[in-house]
Amino acid sequence: MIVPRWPRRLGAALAGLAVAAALLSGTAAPAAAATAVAFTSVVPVPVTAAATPGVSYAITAGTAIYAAPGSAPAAAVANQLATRMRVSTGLPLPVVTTVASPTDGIALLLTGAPPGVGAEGYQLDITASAITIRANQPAGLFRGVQTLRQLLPVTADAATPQSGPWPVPGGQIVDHPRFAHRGAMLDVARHFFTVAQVQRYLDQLALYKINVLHLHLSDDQGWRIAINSWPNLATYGGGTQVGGGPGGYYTQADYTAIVNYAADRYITVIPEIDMPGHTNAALASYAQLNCNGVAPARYTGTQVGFSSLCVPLELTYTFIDQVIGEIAALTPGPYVHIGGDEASSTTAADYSYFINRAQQIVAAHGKTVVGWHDVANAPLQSSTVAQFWGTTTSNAPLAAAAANGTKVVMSPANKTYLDMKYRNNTRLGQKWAGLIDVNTAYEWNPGAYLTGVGETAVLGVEAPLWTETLVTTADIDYMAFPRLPAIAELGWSPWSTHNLTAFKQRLGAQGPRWRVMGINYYHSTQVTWPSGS
Ligand code: TNX
Repeated sequence: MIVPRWPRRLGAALAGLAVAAALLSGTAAPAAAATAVAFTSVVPVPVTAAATPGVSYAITAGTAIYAAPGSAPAAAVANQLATRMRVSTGLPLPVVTTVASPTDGIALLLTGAPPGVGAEGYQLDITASAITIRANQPAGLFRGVQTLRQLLPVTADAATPQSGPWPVPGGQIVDHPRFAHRGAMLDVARHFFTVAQVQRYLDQLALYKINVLHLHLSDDQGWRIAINSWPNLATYGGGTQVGGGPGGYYTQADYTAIVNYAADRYITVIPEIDMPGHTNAALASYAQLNCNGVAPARYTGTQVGFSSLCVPLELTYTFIDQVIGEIAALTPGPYVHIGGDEASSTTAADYSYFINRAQQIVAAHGKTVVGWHDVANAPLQSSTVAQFWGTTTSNAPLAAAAANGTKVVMSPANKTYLDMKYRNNTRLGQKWAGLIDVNTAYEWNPGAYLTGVGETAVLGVEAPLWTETLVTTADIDYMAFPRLPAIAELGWSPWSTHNLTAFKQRLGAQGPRWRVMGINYYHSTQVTWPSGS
């Protein structure tokens, strides 16, 4: 079969003709008929990207997707791409396991990648005859496929069949991440979000090469995961939320479904059980966990800092041990997050004692501790990771810990907090850490932000989404987009590529894609959005 090849400009011209013909014939033009996107529109910006002007590859009924031989994960990545694209293009896109190096179609290969791109990097070549992604590991193939998705016409991300053609601009990209940890946190405690809602967020994270989902599973207002040894936590402690709604919780099977869905996208789940503060839901569920033996009422307000596990009580540590034991057993990733923030009703001595015990318990279950940066006020195990959430650019205990080898995840609240309002009249969110629009979210360097916490001490970045004011999927979308891709770029792209003007152009080019995907994004006036988006 002769496969038609659309040179890029011809493809665009044909798309224009299709629109004109549709207008003449009186039928509505499909929103943004499959139009070639610019080679330079990828977010996060790749390490190197060289367009080949005038060359493009056309995905057609003759295109097969080839997966590296002998690698079930490579085949799985190929199948994910095929499944996604079949929906919008209606093309067969058969997945073929190949032995030889294919010379046509879309090939996902585990050979020939530059060693320097590491486990998550890739090389993507697009010529008139083939698209080839080479990686050292399946994770790199997955990340490369996300780049390829952004080079397809935006209608390829539609949930219903669209008309082509399906041109992909020619060129070469060699790419790998700056930081190992590129995270997003979702607070499912203040308001509960279903497995499907979390999976939708995971899909969005994957597109921007985020590789960590930190789930804030417990707080004063709700306990969101079933623990077999302490069943009231979920059934009673999970039974409400901010404002007094019904709340909810994940069964252990639900949690596993989230973990597996994330793993299919090369995203590691970090479960957080916040302690010793932020524990009213647990204390309400079991009277015997309270120092005075009396269970408080469940809490549906938004104050912080009033609750604490009973530090002198030995049952507290049995409780933590059993809770963390069950969660660790369900979690394939290396980390368990113990919170540790805003323990303002715990004395400094009790706090240190508690954090020390908690670290030992997590280690006994084979996991590495992450804690909010407050844990740097206590003696830390050398492997413990501290997550900075402050609004200043210096923090003495954290700098001292970093000098001692502690790795830091950067979530400065005045830059990365997706629950901060964009502007004063934003309907959702808070503003205790300031207003955060695109410029603010993007204009800081995670590797040189905090005094005494330099590039080598930084494990990565994370964008937390607290949900005191967020209730629906549309609410999550609106606060995450367009800021989440800004944080994703800070985590992935080398600092040498950092450029606000160029970033905002690429970000604007994502708008039509979000529209096609049904993402309810904030139309920041700091970004020039293409017309119609
Ligand atoms: C501070 S940041 C908190 C959360 C709130 C958030 C609201 C941190 C570690 N603790 O408990 O939800 O502010 O923006």
